[in-house]
Amino acid sequence: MRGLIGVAAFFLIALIPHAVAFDPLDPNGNITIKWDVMSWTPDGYVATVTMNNFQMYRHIMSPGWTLGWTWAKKEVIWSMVGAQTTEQGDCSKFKGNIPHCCKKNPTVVDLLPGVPYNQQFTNCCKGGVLASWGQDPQSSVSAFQVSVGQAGTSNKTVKLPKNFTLLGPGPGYTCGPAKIVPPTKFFTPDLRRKTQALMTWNVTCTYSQFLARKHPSCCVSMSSFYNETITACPSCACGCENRNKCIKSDSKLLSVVGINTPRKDNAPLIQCTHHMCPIRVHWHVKLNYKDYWRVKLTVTNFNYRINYTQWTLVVQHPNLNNVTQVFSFDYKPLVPYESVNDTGMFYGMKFYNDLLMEAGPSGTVQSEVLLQKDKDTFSFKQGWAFPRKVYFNGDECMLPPPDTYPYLPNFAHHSPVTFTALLFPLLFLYIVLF
Ligand SMILES: *[C@@H]1O[C@H](CO)[C@@H](O)[C@H](O)[C@H]1NC(C)=O
Ligand SMILES: *[C@@H]1O[C@H](CO)[C@@H](O)[C@H](O)[C@H]1NC(C)=O
Ligand SMILES: *[C@@H]1O[C@H](CO)[C@@H](O)[C@H](O)[C@H]1NC(C)=O
Ligand SMILES: *[C@@H]1O[C@H](CO)[C@@H](O)[C@H](O)[C@H]1NC(C)=O
Ligand SMILES: *[C@@H]1O[C@H](CO)[C@@H](O)[C@H](O)[C@H]1NC(C)=O
Ligand SMILES: *[C@@H]1O[C@H](CO)[C@@H](O)[C@H](O)[C@H]1NC(C)=O
Ligand SMILES: *[C@@H]1O[C@H](CO)[C@@H](O)[C@H](O)[C@H]1NC(C)=O
Ligand SMILES: CC(=O)N[C@H]1CO[C@H](CO)[C@@H](O)[C@@H]1O
Repeated sequence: MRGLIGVAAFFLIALIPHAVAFDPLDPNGNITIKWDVMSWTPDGYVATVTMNNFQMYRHIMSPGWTLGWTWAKKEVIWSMVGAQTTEQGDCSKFKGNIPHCCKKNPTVVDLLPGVPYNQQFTNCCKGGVLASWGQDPQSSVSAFQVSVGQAGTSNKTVKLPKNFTLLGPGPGYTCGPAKIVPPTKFFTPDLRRKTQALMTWNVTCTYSQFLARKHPSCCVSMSSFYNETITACPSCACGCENRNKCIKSDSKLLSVVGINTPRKDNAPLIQCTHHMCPIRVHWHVKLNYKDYWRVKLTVTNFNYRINYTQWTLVVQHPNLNNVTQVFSFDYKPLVPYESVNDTGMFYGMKFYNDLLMEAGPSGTVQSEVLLQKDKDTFSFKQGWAFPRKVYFNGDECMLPPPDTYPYLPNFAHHSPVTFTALLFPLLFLYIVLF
């Protein structure tokens, strides 16, 4: 019976298309790139390009975003402020004034902090780092100015750039076509006068973890006060292909100077574990009071080459509607659907633990959460006390199989009836959500 269900579940899950860029915990999350044409020039236009990260908990880490597009005609970039193209391309046809970039498909990156004032632009020069909307809306925007030549010079003749691509910093984003939208309105600083762009178009990019990578990049382990079993992360949760490239925690190599200098291609240097994940989230059901219960959350970094800045941890659990207190992390409920309040986002406190250090003795952040019991639903049975979904930095973490969760002693969970009773709702949820 159990084997049959397992096989059926495997096929059902394998058949669900994963490439759809839709995140059930952040259904409206996207990155929007807006072009506001601010003036026409003799041979083109000057536009302000603004990138807004409207994702609740997925930020763009260092080394930052890379934006690309394909020009519709023979456009060139005369100049850029607050960003730069990575290559100039072939500008041999130009005499005198040489454009900043002549490539048909320019690739743009942000400038680094501290560039001279005359190269800066509002919201620029953050090394391409964008905070998530839920964590820090003020820092979730990036902008630059571009002067385009050999282009249309009116809203009738201008051709929108095509084929937008966004790396954030790795793959995972898919961008739609540019669409003309109502021109953006701007207020003067004293709010007494309103101006507007001559023309505006928007591009929307959405993220799919399954386009970003083959395997998850984090896993979940569990324990409880009522059972001494520690349910470990699933083996090879993050793929075991690179098992021979991992590094043992007691390896002498770790004392070599420069071993944890981040690499250009962001290749990780992972500590050898049976799960091979760069991140592990541990959920410990710590205490049971009459009206409350307490969970300890621990996030561990196993990558020697990353300090995670502005990390986020998203958890879905039915009791998150009654969070009473969160210690040492900031917490924000996420209510993607008005009717259910079961998802929340944890993140580090500024200057205290918003930096999750590289693997090693300091590569851990911890918190405790006090939850008020809802008498109608609260239970330690059948793994109810454990999270339904966990995301680190916007990527979903692999949970252990439900039948391995720590169980209340004497609970007859091994009978096929309870097993299927547990499996089917989970399978159903999985199908509905993906
Ligand atoms: C992008 O996100 C914003 C903010 O959540 C939302 O208002 C907008 O509808 C989204 N755009 C698309 C095309 O999904
Ligand atoms: C265009 O993008 C901006 C953010 O950059 C957003 O505020 C605006 O709602 C978008 N417009 C449309 C029609 O999607
Ligand atoms: C172009 O500009 C004219 C006025 O100059 C305006 O009536 C028209 O709606 C604009 N078209 C677009 C696509 O913005
Ligand atoms: C769009 O861009 C991608 C990546 O830069 C490229 O592979 C593809 O050929 C481009 N498509 C068009 C129609 O230009
Ligand atoms: C992480 O930050 C610490 C302290 O700022 C620094 O010494 C270390 O080199 C950084 N590690 C990485 C992998 O960037
Ligand atoms: C969701 O639950 C939290 C407590 O965890 C509460 O602070 C918040 O007001 C609730 N939001 C809604 C919309 O019910
Ligand atoms: C603790 O949980 C494990 C894993 O679910 C289970 O096999 C074991 O029987 C439980 N221990 C007791 C004392 O019930
Ligand atoms: C005990 C307690 O505070 N329960 C509350 C949990 O949250 C739900 C929904 O937000 C409330 O209706 C309960 O009163």
